[in-house]
Amino acid sequence: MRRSLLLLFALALSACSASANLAGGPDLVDDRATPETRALFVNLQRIAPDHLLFGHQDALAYGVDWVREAGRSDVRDVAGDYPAVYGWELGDLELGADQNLDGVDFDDMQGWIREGHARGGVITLAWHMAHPATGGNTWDRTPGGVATVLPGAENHAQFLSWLDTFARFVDGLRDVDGRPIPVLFRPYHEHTGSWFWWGAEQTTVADYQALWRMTVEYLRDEKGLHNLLYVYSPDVFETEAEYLERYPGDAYVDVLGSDDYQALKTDSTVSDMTRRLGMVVRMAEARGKLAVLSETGLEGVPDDDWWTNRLLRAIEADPDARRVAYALVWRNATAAVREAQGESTTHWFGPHPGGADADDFRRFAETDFVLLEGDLPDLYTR
Ligand code: BMA
Repeated sequence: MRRSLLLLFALALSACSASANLAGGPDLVDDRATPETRALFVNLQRIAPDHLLFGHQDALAYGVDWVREAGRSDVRDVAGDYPAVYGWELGDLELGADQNLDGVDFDDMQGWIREGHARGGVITLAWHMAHPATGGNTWDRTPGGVATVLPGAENHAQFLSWLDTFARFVDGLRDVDGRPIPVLFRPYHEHTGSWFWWGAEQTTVADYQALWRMTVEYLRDEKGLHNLLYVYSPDVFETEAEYLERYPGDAYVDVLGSDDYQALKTDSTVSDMTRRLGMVVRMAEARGKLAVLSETGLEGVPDDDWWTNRLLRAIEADPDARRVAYALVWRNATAAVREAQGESTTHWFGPHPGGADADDFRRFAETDFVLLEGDLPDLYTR
């Protein structure tokens, strides 16, 4: 009797999830994704054919000439509106630090995430985490680090405690009604390159996939986070096979991304991005997933018409490529930060007031195709 009751219960549960899909619900990594998370995915899919959301890393924390000024963003200073997508960076969270590796306070970051979400924006998180075996930073190329965090290996428990810090941070991201804020989580990115400890020369294909799956299963099944969409984002690639070589599987990825800092360096290579984005869109759509340009930019934006003549041209040139949902450019490191970190003095990728590219950014932002935050429909209800 008890067994049959259990079976009935199990059947009812599976009928629920099956009917969610029959009703047109997206097939996400997480069957229990919150309604707002599902809505975000579906609405981005709906918008992607006709529009491009514009995103900026660290947009509210600092700009080329300022740090931590309430309400400020370089994008807003130039174009009168906030970016539609906010990228944030968690590096050093795993070490228990109060600030990330770029000096952004984690409590401030949570506040800015809540603000951006409350205005209707989209949140995405990346994580340049420390090397788990050496104690070095994310750029420590010592091979084999990934193998040490897999189940049964020496750094597994420590690594799960790092994922616990992530779970606590994400659990703290709530809207005014206490509902979890949906987040596009983009771990272990640019793994086809070899500059991070999870990179191609440091990590076998099987270990990379195991790391990814372990992360998803731990956050979703053990930590109970149901507000995440998982974004896979290799560095530049030439073929679909190359892009998919380390892909952890359709059951573990919601969004297919592309990080591309190469193609938009010169006029003559813009078509490389068009070609790659076309492939990403086709691979994503064939799997019922979303495609994004997860990171791009040209340091210092040295070309006055970079926004329209490189970025927009690359995306609009092809009917497949133009169906990417968003493009996010990297951070506008402020002068003080650039100095403290010994970064190049032009370590910015977005527009900024007074920049020679500012007029062109306004032209870019004013097209019907490009959406800033104020142009967004409600992305969180269906
Ligand atoms: C890199 C650079 C670094 C920064 C890191 C994480 O691309 O911008 O200065 O520390 O991203 O944000």
